[in-house]
Amino acid sequence: MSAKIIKAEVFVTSPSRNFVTLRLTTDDGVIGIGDATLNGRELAVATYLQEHVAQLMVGRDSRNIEDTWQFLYRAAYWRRGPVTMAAIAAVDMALWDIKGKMAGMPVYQLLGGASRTGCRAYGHASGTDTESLFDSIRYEMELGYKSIRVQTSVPGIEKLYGVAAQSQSSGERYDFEPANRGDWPVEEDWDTRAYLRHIPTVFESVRNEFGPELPLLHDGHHRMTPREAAQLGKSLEPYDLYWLEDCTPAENQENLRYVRSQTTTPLAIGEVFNSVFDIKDLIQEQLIDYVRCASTHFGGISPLKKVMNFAEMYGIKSGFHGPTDVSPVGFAAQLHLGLSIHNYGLQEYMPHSDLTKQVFHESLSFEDGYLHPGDAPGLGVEFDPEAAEKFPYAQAYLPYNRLADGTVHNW
Ligand code: CS2
Ligand code: MG
Repeated sequence: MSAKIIKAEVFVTSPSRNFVTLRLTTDDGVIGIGDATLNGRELAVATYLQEHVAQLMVGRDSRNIEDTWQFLYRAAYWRRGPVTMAAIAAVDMALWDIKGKMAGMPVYQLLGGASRTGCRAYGHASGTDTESLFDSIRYEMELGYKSIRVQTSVPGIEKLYGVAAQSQSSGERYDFEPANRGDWPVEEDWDTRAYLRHIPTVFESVRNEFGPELPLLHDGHHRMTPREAAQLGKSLEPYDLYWLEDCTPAENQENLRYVRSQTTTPLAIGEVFNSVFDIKDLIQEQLIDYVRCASTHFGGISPLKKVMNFAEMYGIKSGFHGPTDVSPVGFAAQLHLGLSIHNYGLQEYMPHSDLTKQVFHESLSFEDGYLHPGDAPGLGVEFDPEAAEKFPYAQAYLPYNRLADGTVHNW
């Protein structure tokens, strides 16, 4: 068994939404797959893989995961960035998948074995008013979720992130997928003062209705300054949030020092990060409580495991990003990691659509609020290229924001 890679193929498919998948084949006929999906910029990663990485994979020993990762990261000279790191992630995942299949073990076994029986997941509730929000929370609880993210409309803001309503051009109702098919991003509006006034009243009514036990989360989606974020964190303290996510834009790690000094509301950050250098100060200075990075956008399982081992020293836990733009492959990758690390926190979970499942056959289970990646060797996801071909790429963009005076704001 030489385990040499003989083929590297890149697939772009759009079963409900776009996905970029890398498939590596070894001379022993073992197949490994990896996720390189970057929402709204898919073709950049597909090209990076196709034109610059695929030929470098052929002839390599698939067993040397760390060496291959370091080779792709260091030999490119140009380091980091979402496109590069999503491409490296796909290779890393595919190699873990191959190693698991060669060993006859699920990837979590290779990462140290299970540290728990299942990974607790959170569901997504949203509403345009109190009644529809409560219905949505009850629905999520019926599905089994034991932790719930709460997003609502805000009086004075017309179109808002995270609120179910948009039906996509795919024809399927995709409540939480913000990317719209078409050749131009949808414009949304934003008003920070209106938002800061309204959100605490929402959490007050949710706590009054559902009691103190239910863990509640909220996503600020990068829109506040540190002072505004501190104000929101403080005003939400009485409602005991499980976490407040992306309260400020994530580029400037220093911003979190001020927020942290002003509020005890737990903070989660990292979904747009792509390397340890984006998050190391937040961890070392204990400015956050949860790491939101996704294996797909962070260079794969290998670097995410290193970051979580680093975070463990500071009592910081995982809260990996799990929207539908992380493909079933990327999702499985981080689920194996989550099951194995000691400092697991909570996993975001948005089940993929039926069309997506026709292309990616998952072996994960979701029962009574807990996820498990299954015990199939490797990542446990099979990719069907013939089914994928039926769903050609369709351009889609994430929305963007403008303030009342027309200024572009963070989305
Ligand atoms: C998000 C995402 O899941 C989340 O918390 O913030 O919905 C995010 O907007 C998308 O992944 C962007 O592609
Ligand atoms: Mg988010």
